Amino acid sequence: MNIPKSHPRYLSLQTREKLVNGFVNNLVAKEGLLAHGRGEAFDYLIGEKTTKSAKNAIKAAAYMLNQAQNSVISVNGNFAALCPKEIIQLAKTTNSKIEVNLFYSSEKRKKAISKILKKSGAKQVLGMDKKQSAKLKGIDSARRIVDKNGIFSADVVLVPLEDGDRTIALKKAKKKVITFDLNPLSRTAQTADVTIVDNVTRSMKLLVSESKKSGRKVTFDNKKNLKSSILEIRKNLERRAKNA
Ligand code: PTJ
Repeated sequence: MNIPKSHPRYLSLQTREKLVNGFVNNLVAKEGLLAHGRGEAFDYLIGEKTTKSAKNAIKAAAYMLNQAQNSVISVNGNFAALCPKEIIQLAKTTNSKIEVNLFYSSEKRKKAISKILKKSGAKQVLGMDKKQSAKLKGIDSARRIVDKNGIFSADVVLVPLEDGDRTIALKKAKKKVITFDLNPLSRTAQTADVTIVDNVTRSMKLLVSESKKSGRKVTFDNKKNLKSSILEIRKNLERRAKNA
């Protein structure tokens, strides 16, 4: 790559490579590559940087995770390929469990994801033992199969790069939901309690650092914050149009 490391495009190209390697190594579903393409387009719209509204959401997410009794980080293929180390760090700092939960589920992918998480330092990965499984109501996809000791009994669940159905089902099951979604208008983004409109590759690092701080109570309104995200996109586009 002939782009300086400090340039946002460098991170973006590096991320693309991680996804492609993740696909080759059975972590990422082919549909995960399409999801990433959608993410890249939205990342361009937000200016490929962590916005003020995303920073607000990160503070609220750290507070929520630190206050939880039984928090779970749900891991899919894209998340495992992009930030395995940060998943483990966040689990440690917030005392959260880690569970593999896939939309395009297969034993082969689940094993590959669990393996990379363990290689990155995870002591326990839930979602692998069929004897421990339970069903979440209101979901048709494989994502309904969850771990009894994990997502099923959690009070706070972090769901990255989601499809909307599970977030709605988790909310119906009275759980607090935190998500990363570059699209502020997606059903997941609109349904979650805390939506971090940012690229997981940038904001997971920030969430880990934020969760290490003792953290005063955060007042946070997700709908209001999402409106700010949309306004930030508009301002970024207007600025670019002026300079075009
Ligand atoms: O690994 P699996 O089988 O569980 O499948 C995972 C995917 C991602 C394929 C599945 O959950 C899916 O199809 O998701 P969607 O419905 O495409 O939603 C993905 C959302 O994440 C979209 O709104 C994208 O804009 C957003 N997104 C993509 N890449 C990133 C992202 N958000 C934050 N950071 C990213 N790097």
